[in-house]
Parts: sequence; C-alpha cells; structure tokens
Amino acid sequence: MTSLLLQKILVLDGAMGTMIQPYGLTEPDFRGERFARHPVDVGGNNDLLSLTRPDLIRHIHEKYLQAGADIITANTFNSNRLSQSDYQLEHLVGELNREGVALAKSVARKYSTPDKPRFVAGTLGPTGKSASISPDVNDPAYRAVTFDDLVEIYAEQAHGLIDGEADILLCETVFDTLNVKAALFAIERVFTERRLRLPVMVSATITDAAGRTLSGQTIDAFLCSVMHADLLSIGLNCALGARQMRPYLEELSRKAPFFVSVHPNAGLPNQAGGYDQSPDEMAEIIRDFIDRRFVNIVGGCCGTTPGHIERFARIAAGAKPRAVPPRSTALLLSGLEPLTVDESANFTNIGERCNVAGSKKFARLIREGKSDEALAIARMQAETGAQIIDVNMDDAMLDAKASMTAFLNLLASEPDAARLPVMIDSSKWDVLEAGLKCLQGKSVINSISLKEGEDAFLKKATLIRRYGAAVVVMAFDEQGQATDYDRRIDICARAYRILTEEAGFPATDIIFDPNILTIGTGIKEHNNFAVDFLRAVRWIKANLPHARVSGGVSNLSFAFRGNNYLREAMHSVFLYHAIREGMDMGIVNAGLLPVYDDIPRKLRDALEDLVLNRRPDATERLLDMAEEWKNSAVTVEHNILQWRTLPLEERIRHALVKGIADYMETDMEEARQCYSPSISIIEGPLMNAINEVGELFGAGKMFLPQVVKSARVMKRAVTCLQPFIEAEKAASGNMKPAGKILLATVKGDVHDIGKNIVGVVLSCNNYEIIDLGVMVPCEKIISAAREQHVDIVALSGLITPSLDEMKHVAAEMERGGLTQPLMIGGATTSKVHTAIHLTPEYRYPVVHVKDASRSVAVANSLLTGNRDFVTQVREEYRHIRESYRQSSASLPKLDIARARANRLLIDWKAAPPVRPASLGVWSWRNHSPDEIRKYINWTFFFMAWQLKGKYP
Ligand code: THG
Repeated sequence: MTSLLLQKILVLDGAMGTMIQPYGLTEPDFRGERFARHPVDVGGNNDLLSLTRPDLIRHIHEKYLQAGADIITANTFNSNRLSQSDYQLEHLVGELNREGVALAKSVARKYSTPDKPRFVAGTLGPTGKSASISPDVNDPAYRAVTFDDLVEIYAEQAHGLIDGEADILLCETVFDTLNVKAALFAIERVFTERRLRLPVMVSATITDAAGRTLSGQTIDAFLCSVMHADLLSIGLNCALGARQMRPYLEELSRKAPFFVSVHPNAGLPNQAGGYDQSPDEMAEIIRDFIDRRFVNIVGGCCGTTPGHIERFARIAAGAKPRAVPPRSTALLLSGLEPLTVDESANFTNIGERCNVAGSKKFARLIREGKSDEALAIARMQAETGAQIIDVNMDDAMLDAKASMTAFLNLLASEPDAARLPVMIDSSKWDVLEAGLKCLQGKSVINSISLKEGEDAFLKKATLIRRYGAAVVVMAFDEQGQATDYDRRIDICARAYRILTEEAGFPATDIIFDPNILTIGTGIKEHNNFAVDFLRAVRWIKANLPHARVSGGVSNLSFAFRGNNYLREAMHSVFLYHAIREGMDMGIVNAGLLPVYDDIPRKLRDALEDLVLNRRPDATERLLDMAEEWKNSAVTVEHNILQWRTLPLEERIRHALVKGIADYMETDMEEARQCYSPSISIIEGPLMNAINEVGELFGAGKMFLPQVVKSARVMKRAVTCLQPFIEAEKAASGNMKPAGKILLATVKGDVHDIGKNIVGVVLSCNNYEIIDLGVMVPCEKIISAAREQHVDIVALSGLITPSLDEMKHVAAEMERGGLTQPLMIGGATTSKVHTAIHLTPEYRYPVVHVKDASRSVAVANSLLTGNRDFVTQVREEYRHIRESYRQSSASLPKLDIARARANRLLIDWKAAPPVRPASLGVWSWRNHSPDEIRKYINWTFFFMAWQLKGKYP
C-alpha cells in the first residue's frame, strides 16, 4: 500500500447513500424475507442492505470500480452496536461487517489486475454520539457515551471487518476526536490480539465556519491528537464542499507525517438538503488539490457518483503524489488548539492551580462541589498565561478518579480553558487512566517512574502510547527519589533507553522531571538541590535527544511559605537559570512570576546566592530580608476582573460572549433595578448579546463549544429572572398562559440545544411548554398533543434524516386528524424544505421558524388566529413550491434522478452532523446575491441569529 502511494495518487469511491436512493427502496426491501417480522422499522438502515439486497450493493461497488476507484468502501459505516441499536439489530454487528466487507471484496477481486490492484476499506463511522460533548445543556459534565463504551463498540466492529478480510480500516467523518481516539485504541488492541496489522486511514469532518471539528478542535490540534497512531493516511471528508476544505487540507498537507486523503461532498448542500456540484465542477477543484500536491488519495462523499469518481480517476492518473514531510522533532500537544514545545518556544508555563494538594481554594471548591468556581480557576490560569493546565485530584477525602473524570468533562465545556492541553497529575495509575479517557486533545501524563520496577513502567508506557499522550518521567527508581546529580541523570538515562528502545515511545513525547526539591530548609544536605537540578537539565538536554525537561517550580520555595512575594521572586530567579540550561517547561503559578529584571537587585542577589548555593549563610541572609518583602505580592486576579467595572449592559454582553456565568446572579439583580418588567432584560440586553454571539459564530470568530457555553450563560440568566417574571405576571393578575406548546426533537435525532432555547424563550413569554425531549417517536408526539390539549406542536431537528422524520410526523398528524398548527425549526430545516415537503402533508398551518427569537412572534400570530399571517405564509410557501417545480422541470433528466436522491439522503455518510455549520470559510462578501440567498436559506443553525436583518 505504502509503496503504491509513493508512486501514485489513489482514488477512493464516492457516496453509498446517494446511489441507493434512486432505487426508491421501501421498508419491505430493507427487511427482505429474513427480517420480515422484525419488531421495529429498519427502513433507512443502509448497512442492512448488505444482507437483504446484496445485489444492489454489489452493483454500486461495481459502478465505482468501473469508474476507476482503487479503493472501495464497504457498506459498514453504521455497522456498530450504537447505531444498530436504533433498529434493535445490535446482534448483527459481526455479520454486517463481515458480510459488508466480503461483498465488496468479491467485486474488487473481479476488477483487480496486477497493474491496478483494488482494495476494500472497511469503514467505521463516528456513531451518533459524542464522547466529549454533553447532549444536555444543563449538565455539561454528562456524556451520552464514554471512551470505554466506544472502545468495546469499535473493537467489535474492527473484528468483523478483519474477519471479512478488509484491506484497510477507514475511520471517517470524525466529528469528535475522542471518539476516533477510542476507535484507534480499540483497533490497536485488536491488532495486538490478532497479531496482525492493517493500514488505518482517519478522516475528519470540519463543520463550522471557524474551521473546527464539531467538538471544537482546529485541524492542527486534531492532527496532534491522532499523531500517535500508526496511520496510513489522514484527511478530510464530508461536511464542507471541496472548495471550502482547501485551506484546511493545505494545512494538513503541510504538517501531516502521513499520506493525505480528501473525499468531500459534491459541494455545499442546496436548499433542499441535496448536493449538486457536477462532476466537472468538482473535478476542477480536485485537480487543483492534485496540482498543488496536497493529496495522496482522492474520492467523494455525500452526493458524489461514479460520474465524479471517473473524472477524479482521469485527473489522478499519472499525476505526481504529495511528498510526505518528516515527523516534527518538537513535543506537540493539543487541547482545542495545538501547542508546540520546542527550542523556539522558550519556556512553556503549566498552570499549577487546579491541584487539590497545591491550592487550598481549589481543594475547597472541589470538596464543596462548586464546580463553576473551580472551573473559573482553570480559566483564570489560561487568561494569565498558562499554556498547559495541570489537574490533580489526589486527596484522601476525595474519590480522585471520579473527581478527575467529572472535572475534565466539565473543563471540556469551558472553551477558554479547553483550548489548552491538560497535564493529568496523579500518583495513582487508575486516576491517570481515567483522565486519558476524557480528553480529546493530546495530553501529558504526570507522571510515571521506575519506582515500581521496569515491568510496571513498561506496561504503563505502552498504554500511554496507545492513548496517545506524552509522559512526564520523574527521576525515581526502585531505590527511591534521586537527589544528587549522578542519580538524577542515571535514572533519566535508564528510563530513556527503556522507553525508546523497548516501549517504542517517541523521544519527542518524553518529558523528564529531575526533581525540583525544596531549598532553604536549614538542612545542609539540601543546599545543592537546585544546582544539581540545573546540572541535570543541562546533561539531559545534551545527551537524551529530543526529550524535554520540566519540573514543579513551587516546590523549590516551600521553606518560605507565607511569604508569597519572596517565593515568586525565587521562582523567577530559578527559572532564569533553568531556562538557560534548557528547561523547556515548568509547573508554575502562571501569571504570578515577576520579571527577573524587575526584582530589586539586593533581593535578587540574595536569592541567587541561595539557588546557586553560592554561600553557606544564604538561607539566613534571605530570612533576614524576608520580612521586608512580606506583603509586596500583587495579585493578577485583580486585572482580569477589570471587565467587572464596565457598565451593566457591557458586562452582560461580556459575560455572554465570553461564556462567563459566575457573575450572572449579581448582574441580573442589578438589571432588575434598572429594567421593568423583568422580561425586558431578556428581550433587551440579553438578546442583544446572544445576537452578537450568533454573528460571531456566523463569521467564524466563535466555534460550537463556545456558542454552547454562551447558551448556558443565557440559560443561567433566564433562571435568575424567572421567579421575578412569574411574580410580576401573578401580580398583574395575568396568570393564564398564552398557550400550550409541545416541543420535541424528532426520532433519530439527539440534538436539543436549540429546542431548549426555544423552550426558554417561549416560556418567558408566558407559554406553557411541554418538552418531550429528544429522539421522540411520532406516536408519542401525536398522543401527547392529543392528551395534553396543546395549542401548537413544534418539531426540532439538526441532522438530515430528521427532515424525513418531520415529513412522516406531518403526514401522521394529518392521518390522526390533529388540527394544531405545526412549527418547524432546527439546523437542517428550512423554509424551502418546509414549503415543499411538509406543507403538502398537513392541512393546518405549517410554519418554518428561522430562529429562537422568532418563535414568540410566530406562536403569537398562530394563536391569536392572525388570518393575515397564515394566509401570507401559505402564499409565500406556494410560491416557493412553484418556482421549485419550474426549476426542477428544467433540469436534464439524469439530474432529476440525482437531485431527488440527494434531497432524500438518509444515511449518515450522506448527512453532515451540522448542516449550516458546514459553511466553512464562506464569506458573503465574495459571493453573488444569489449564492448569498442560497447560503442564508440553509444556514439555519440552532442559533441563526447571526443573519437577522443583515441580508437581502
Ligand atoms: N513534578 C511534577 N508534578 C508535580 C510536582 C513536581 N505536581 C505537583 C507539584 N509538584 C507542582 N504543583 C504545585 C502546586 C502548588 C504548590 C506547589 C506545587 C504550592 N502551593 C501552595 C503551598 O503549598 O504553599 C498553596 C497555596 C494555596 O493554597 O493557595 O506551593 O515537582 N511532575
């Protein structure tokens, strides 16, 4: 495989879902005879067709092989326990994978020649659940699926794919790096168990205008996170069209030490959710990627056909492939963003404050369960210059493992802090491992050592490697802590040898900590501790290539506890020397280090005497001086809080945009003194601020986790105000609710942030909300609507399959004789889709609601029986239908089939996780009004406030 890729560009196949659609399969087709009596619907479960319609799947593979694909993907994208459980078909996972691959293999063999061998990639999709984002707005630490769950799920799938004799494993459409890290972990385990190895490809999907994955990582942070794995290739697929992918592909291409693949959608989705970039158009963009030597493997995702693949194969033939750059010798880490630690980085600060053993305040907050305030400590460190955050939960009074998991999960919801890599600090292996299972970025384990001998050391190192983390190695061995120079360097040298030679650990991912021990204790044996550390740093840097050196700096000054200024000054002096010796990073109280040159000369000299052990009476002299400097400490915390002095509206804005909930209670209390009635605070300053969040998101200046956080702050503000709003309502004697609205995210869809916001906004406006939650089956919606006598039914959905489900609900409401108006909202929904597909199904008003802030106006208009409104909407939708009919009539025949297929995409491969976010670097300034209109129509994000009033 590798030798082939060194010579030429390989061609991957195109979409499966798009090709299945034109067959117009119905429920009985999916069931076949074998599943005729299966208790639940299986329609739309494309992977099942490998068993019930192998003829059809074989035919599609054949088309792609004829078009010239070198690699075809087996029909196994959703053949995992999690996705199949939606159809109660978990027990089929092994068979689906085995048969899916075997089917593809039998066709590939037929087309394989010595000149052009054909390969089958067993594809592993992302599953529908995220291991690093909470689906519950109210509980950011909650996870719908864990790393351990995913490892089992993926191991099962990998076994099936290997049983079917796949040539390659392809983890594609990665929207959450933690999910794919679990997949890679599982695959590695399976390879080890089965004593074999297959090439592994990983392909991520970028879903937002800021160029990030759904879980918030930039593309280079993503690359760092999976660089530990032995990959054949890394690449991008799905959500963005090829054109929008270009800058991210270019970046991957520049940095990735693997082959690079790309298989984009056929352009951006159109108004109806289909893809219509023609083979010619798309081929031009692919040609540019090839000419610029960005890629080694090209293919297609949603909406691409054998026609596309044929064009790509022709361009790829004879073209020069991209050259793979060598691996970096830097230590590369990541949170949501990447961090490079190398000679050019000077010194990397690791924030020490999220440590229950190192900060009384943090320990108290964790013990008392004040997680918001504990998180604020992480954020404060990031703001004051920490580049990595050390987290330590080792406390006798805590369940360290549970606390580590809870805090890291919570930290993931705090984008200002989650931007940074985490250093997981514990003396217990199970705590370290629990931490590794929470972090999508590339983290650092702090620490392991030879304390328990070589076997334990090797075993841990191997696992750390599999999890994809870097490691701090303390200078300890079976005899204990190294305190003198010789033992410090001997232990580090021994550990280095074992790690690099026996564990296959890359030297770049090793960080030595040759023990920063306390000086100035009055004990003579301690006097040379700092000097020995400095010498050890120099030796390690000169003799252990590419390894880094770190240490816990505050340990140095324990003897001067209570005199913070003196301690901080001592740290600065120490670091000044240590950095010159080559120390790369240190655990410090970031933001509290005075500048070396700013330390008064007299004090600095005295500190230097102590640190460098220049005179025997250094400690006494410093103690004499200590009183003088006792209260000089200046805290930085003061500066960070400057925004608190801004006027109220600006503070509210700041809190929402930055996602800071800490002061909401105070600010809302103050707002209530200035605004009356209380609801006007929501309608005024809060809505203004959230609108700005929407605009920033639209402009790519914020990314999803940040927006989610702002939504949480909004919710917190609303919670503060709610009792007052209700009291005011009661006082005004207007207790009668404006109406009763049923909210539900439709079956097959778990997204509810937008729906929850709509719920809040409506209930603030006196509506009684009955929220049925997510994944709500049609029957439940209809029976609840009947039994609870609701006035309006509101459906929400974020992913493409929800469009079909909504159509189903509308039809069933008609059949069930319901009369309530229907409101439609959510990312994939659009006015066009509503007009074309939903209105014809239901005779009562069906209205698409563009964003949460419109929901009140729409609901009011519907319930006050505003005839004009309903007539106007009907009229507008009728127009949309007509012009749509005309435009599709003018399409050439073939395209109609394709357009129809595209509109009805139902499988995951064909469904980007977040449609509107898939706009990429789209800037409205560069496009014609027509394109802009198209953009607007389908850019409905759950908070599409960004577009309000800005466009034609
Ligand atoms: N090497 C490695 N990891 C480490 C250490 C190390 N982790 C823990 C520790 N040492 C580094 N972290 C700290 C954190 C805080 C303090 C010292 C080291 C500290 N805290 C104040 C004190 O104890 O006086 C408490 C201040 C407060 O409560 O606010 O000094 O060496 N690999």
